[in-house]
Amino acid sequence: MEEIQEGRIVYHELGKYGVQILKTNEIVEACPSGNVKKKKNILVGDQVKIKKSYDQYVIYEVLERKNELIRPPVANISQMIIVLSLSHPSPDYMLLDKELILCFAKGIKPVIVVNKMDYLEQDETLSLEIEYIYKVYQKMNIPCVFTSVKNSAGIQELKGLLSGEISAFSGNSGVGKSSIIKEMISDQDIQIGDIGKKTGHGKHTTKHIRLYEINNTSFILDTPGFSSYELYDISYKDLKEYYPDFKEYHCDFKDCNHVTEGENVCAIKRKVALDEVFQKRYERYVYLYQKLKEMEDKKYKK
Ligand SMILES: Nc1nc2c(ncn2[C@@H]2O[C@H](COP(=O)(O)OP(=O)(O)OP(=O)(O)O)[C@@H](O)[C@H]2O)c(=O)[nH]1
Ligand SMILES: [Mg+2]
Ligand SMILES: [Zn+2]
Repeated sequence: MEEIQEGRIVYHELGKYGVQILKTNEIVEACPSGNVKKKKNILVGDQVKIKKSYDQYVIYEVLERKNELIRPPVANISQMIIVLSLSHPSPDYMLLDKELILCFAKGIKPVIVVNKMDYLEQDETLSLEIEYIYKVYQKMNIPCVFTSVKNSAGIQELKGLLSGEISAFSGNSGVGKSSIIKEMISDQDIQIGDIGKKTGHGKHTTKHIRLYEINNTSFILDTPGFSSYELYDISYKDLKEYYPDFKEYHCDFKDCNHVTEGENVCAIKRKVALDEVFQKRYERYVYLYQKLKEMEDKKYKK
């Protein structure tokens, strides 16, 4: 009888899966059994059962997932570390809003990291971005950590938030996800990229998702950055549910999506008219609402 062992998928490269065996912490390479291959794709973060067959490890069962994401394609995460950089590249608030929607829809705790805080020394006007993040996002009680890999600021604070969690790092290419992770687990062979001089964008340095262990109870996932990102799985009718800041202003109408023009101006829209900060976030909401609605309308026509 071959011994059955439980493990967690830590990477997937060239058809092979790295499985960290829970009992021994050893990482072995394994292939899925034909049966598993047929049933579902395996994601980094999956908990699996493996056994040795001849000199090969075989994944013959994928345990039930707590959650799964398509972008980044990972399973069983409890926390999403959404990384922005203060500059080079500039904060992408549309991407941030989309990721927050995903977190609230999937029951994943969000943490916002604003990296490259050292740029503030060169350009004081960047403090406006920080103010904006305070006013919109920290006000929603989302933990916001301000970091700089250059002078190690905020890294310990972030490490504290990772304890006991499986955290996926996400955000645009070049914001410094891998740099932050390398700062926390210095012995690993993590690739750090350049920023294009002309574009200020990252160069998609991290090609594969990889799960690292910080200690017995804390894990982090480095993921490739992206330049575009679409919402999926979410109906435009539900979109407002994933905006905790909207719920503070009790809307006057039942089933209101806070987008109608004309006479039915609801509490949310009244707030928009008064508050410049809130307005930008609302405009991004309307944009996403319309995009999701268009997509859904198209589906029905088919
Ligand atoms: N000035 C400054 N530069 C930083 C900081 N953190 C990272 N960088 C630089 O930003 C560039 C991109 O860093 P990466 O860690 O590769 O970024 P990433 O988010 O992992 O990018 P992808 O893997 O492409 O998604 C590198 O040149 C880093 O040296 C920081 O705090 N301050
Ligand atoms: Mg990277
Ligand atoms: Zn409304």
